Amino acid sequence: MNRILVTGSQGQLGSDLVTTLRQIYGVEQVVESGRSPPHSENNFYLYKTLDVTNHQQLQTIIEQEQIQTIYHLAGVLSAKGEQYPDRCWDVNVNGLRNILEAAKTYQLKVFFPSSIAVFGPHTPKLDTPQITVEDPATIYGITKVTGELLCHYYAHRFGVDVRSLRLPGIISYSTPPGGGTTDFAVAIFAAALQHGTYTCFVRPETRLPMMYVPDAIRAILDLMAADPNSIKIRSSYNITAVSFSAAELVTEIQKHLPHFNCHYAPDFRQAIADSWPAVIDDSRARADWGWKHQYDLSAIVVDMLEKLSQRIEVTSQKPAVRS
Ligand code: AKB
Repeated sequence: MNRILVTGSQGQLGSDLVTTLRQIYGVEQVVESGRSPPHSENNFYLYKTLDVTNHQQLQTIIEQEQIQTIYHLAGVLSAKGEQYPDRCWDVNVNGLRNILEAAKTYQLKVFFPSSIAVFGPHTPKLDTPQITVEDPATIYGITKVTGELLCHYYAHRFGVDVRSLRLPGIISYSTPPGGGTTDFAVAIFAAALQHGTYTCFVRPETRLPMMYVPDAIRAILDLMAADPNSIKIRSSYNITAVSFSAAELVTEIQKHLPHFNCHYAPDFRQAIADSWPAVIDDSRARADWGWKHQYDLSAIVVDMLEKLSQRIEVTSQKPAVRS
């Protein structure tokens, strides 16, 4: 019996991960947690209020719920981090440290999401290697570099089975994006369907690594299921699916919504995007534990428009989705 705790379970990745974990392991085996009260009353008995910076609260849940694995998704993303740097450091670094300490004490297996934000202006922008310059320009990136070092340290010093991915921008439909720089590539879909127009906060030529949420969930589960001997990197694996620019995304959406138009009004997030790589080399993940993405840009757009159309009310004035 594998009892699982998901921190930050109501976030962009967490909501889909919890659904999949419950399908695999059973509803009773997965305990959701977050700082806020649960979104749905139905989940109440499997939802725990947890501030990951509170070591005691975390320990109590692990003991009471007999947790064996933690998917530690609680975190403050890049754009929010620039607005609340102290909170970003506290949650992302001290929260992770609490998780790793608990993992050491209770012999837990841990997943930690790192990010392309560990890279910075001096990192090669194209085919960014696994091992390269890491000079992040954001507090979020600094917390992720620190987090990776902590993971490596706890794995090698204390034998903690912690596994991690440097996630690119995640495109998803279940939950709205929550304070990241790659949020434009998510928000654009709902805006296209509901309003036929979107104001994008990065320039059209801004190209970033991205991944559709089903690929991201599969990557996390495959990594966690892999033979420990095949996990050669305990800091964090480069991982990616596709890279596209904001303009290329717009063009792809216009193939289905021809009247959709996008305006560009770059803000402070442009500088963050500019400091990140455009294309990542994830050959180590592919070689070590068999990573392979399934969704390219056109498949992402088709599925996103279909899934979101089912979720949001598309008014009669707005252009219809072509099949
Ligand atoms: C963000 O934009 O902050 C995140 C990330 C790439 O880590 N989506």
